[in-house]
Amino acid sequence: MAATAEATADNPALALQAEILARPATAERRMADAIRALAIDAVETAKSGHPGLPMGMADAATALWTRFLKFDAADPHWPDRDRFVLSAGHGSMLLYALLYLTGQAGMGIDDLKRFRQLHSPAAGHPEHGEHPGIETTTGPLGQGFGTAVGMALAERLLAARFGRSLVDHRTWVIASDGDLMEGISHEAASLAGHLKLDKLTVLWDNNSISIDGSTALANSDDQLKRFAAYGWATRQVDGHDPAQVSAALSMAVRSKKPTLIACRTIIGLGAPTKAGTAATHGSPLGPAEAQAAKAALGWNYFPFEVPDGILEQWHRVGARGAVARRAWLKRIARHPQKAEFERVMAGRLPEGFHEAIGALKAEFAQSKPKLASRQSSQKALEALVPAIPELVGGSADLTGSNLTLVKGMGTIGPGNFSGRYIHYGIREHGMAAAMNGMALHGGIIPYGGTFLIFSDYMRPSMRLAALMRQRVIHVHTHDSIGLGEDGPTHQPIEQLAGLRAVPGLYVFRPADAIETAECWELAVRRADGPSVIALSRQGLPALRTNDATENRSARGGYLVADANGGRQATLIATGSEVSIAMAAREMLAADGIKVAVVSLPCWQLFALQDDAYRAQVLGSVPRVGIEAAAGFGWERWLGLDGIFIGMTGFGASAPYEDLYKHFGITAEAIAGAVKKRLGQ
Ligand SMILES: Cc1ncc(C[n+]2csc(CCOP(=O)(O)OP(=O)(O)O)c2C)c(N)n1
Ligand SMILES: [Mg+2]
Repeated sequence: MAATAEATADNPALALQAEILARPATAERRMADAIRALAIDAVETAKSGHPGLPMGMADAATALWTRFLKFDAADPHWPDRDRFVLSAGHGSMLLYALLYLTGQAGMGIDDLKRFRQLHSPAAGHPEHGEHPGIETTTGPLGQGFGTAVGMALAERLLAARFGRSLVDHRTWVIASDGDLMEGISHEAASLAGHLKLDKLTVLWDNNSISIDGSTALANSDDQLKRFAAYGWATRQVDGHDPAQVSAALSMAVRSKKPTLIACRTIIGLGAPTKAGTAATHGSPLGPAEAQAAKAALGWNYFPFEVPDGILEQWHRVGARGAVARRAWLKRIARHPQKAEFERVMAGRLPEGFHEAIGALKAEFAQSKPKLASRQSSQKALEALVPAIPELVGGSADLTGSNLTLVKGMGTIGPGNFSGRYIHYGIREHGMAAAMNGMALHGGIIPYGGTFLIFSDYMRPSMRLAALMRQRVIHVHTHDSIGLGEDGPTHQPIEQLAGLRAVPGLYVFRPADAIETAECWELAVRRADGPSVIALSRQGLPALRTNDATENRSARGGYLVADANGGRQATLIATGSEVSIAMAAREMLAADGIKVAVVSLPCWQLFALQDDAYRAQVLGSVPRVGIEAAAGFGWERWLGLDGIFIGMTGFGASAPYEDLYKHFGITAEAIAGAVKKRLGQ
């Protein structure tokens, strides 16, 4: 409502707009106007969408794409292309217009006419996978920014590994006020500044408007000072002056630091009454204002019409990178690391990597170690890291607890990208977004650690990894009340249920050393989605001691111990509680009661098995689920008359053995519940 009131004659942006529109209509201005017109038309046609950002940032984006962005419309997958991230995903029409105008297959004018309609690649917000030019899914503000930091980091890591002749590109971001207000931008910018990711440039759409109105309602940060404090180079420019934007972009290319360019813009530039107001942010201009905007821009064409001359100019921009790409193709053709580079970029694992895991499992079967699963995980990493050079690890300041570092990885630091281990600092959200960016960039399989409880701090990025089907591996240790004395703030209760609810996110919770090795193998092999490996702090006995060859976790759930005929109940557990179930099974056997024990390390994989297998595993006798966490979701496996033994509220601070007793997650409690159910 306030926006409509603002959109009157006393709108102070209008005087400035008049001055900007009165500037000579250069070729560049006409090219930018094509973006504006397409954004207006697509949003009008869809009757929804966000015209303000594309109209405001059209000039800056035109400067970037026509003079700086290295890409070739003929091959949007070219590995050495620059990455362009529209972090402010609501301005999606800016990206779609650029993809169309530069002549990229798969984003035709008919797709723009179907903006925001079912099966159109021009979705409401940019969706990775809908078009190769959409480098990442954006829309949740700040995510694109954090993801871009990971892309820029991936570029540096691969350049260190393969050399500049194969890897030498930049990452460009358009970010809005909202992107910079989000907490993740702080973590991501701080990390990028620390690491000196000098090939990262952010163009900030500094329009001082967000949905509620002026950004001054909620924000008085001095963004330039903030970024300077993070170690960034900064510039302030008139975002409607291509010469100023280009000069700043040239500076960014030379800078030894990541660069923030604050582009002063008018949101919805061209709209005669609504420009400069929140009214242009997220609604169609309306037929009258839309028409008047085009008139003000001197754009006298039919809807979705771009005159041939302007389209040709844009197509030349799309072909501008062809020379560079051909030169690159020549370089890679005779590069000694050609095969390896192509392998990692294709996401193919090295031949025989699993032999290292096979050997480890055989060793575990023999030594039957009692290890915390976080320790088993470290042993799995000791096998995997040397075998898979594209694995890049890290932790959000919990390296010694997550046990994510193994010998010989080498540490990544400011300007030093020869290592394979990242100290992310206490920046869980930034870490998760950066991992997404590295996976999206290609050539890297990122894994990163923190406590399971702090998955809450990174959930938005984990969700996007699942939505984008990216191979990102989260190592989440201290996965229950079993962490003990640190108490309820640190003890995850509802996190497993919450993570299991994310479509496509595999949540592994291995029960012993062999299962841990198996889950790691599955997570690494999974090329089309993210995984969480939930690991214990406390020691776990070896359960699998004679069947190490088959990866039994691959079916998501299996019988660890059968009832040996006449099964009277099935105990179903995950992770650290499987050994408790095994103890209950023995106790019950002493009383002549036969129960089977099922380990369910990955619900998502178990759900993919056929009905017959699941029925055989779960059995038709009473079921008892055991997990030191909330029971939410367990009814899926237990049925309505199943028994759940776990947590009903928050944990407490005490040695873990006392906590298991206190909360009644014990072999005795399980045995008692079974007996009661069986009427014995
Ligand atoms: C995490 C998150 N919170 C809220 C939103 C809803 N939202 C979309 S755009 C926006 C802010 C708009 O302001 P700005 O980022 O400056 O974009 P502009 O209006 O200038 O295009 C908000 C709150 C969102 N997309 N993501
Ligand atoms: Mg804004």
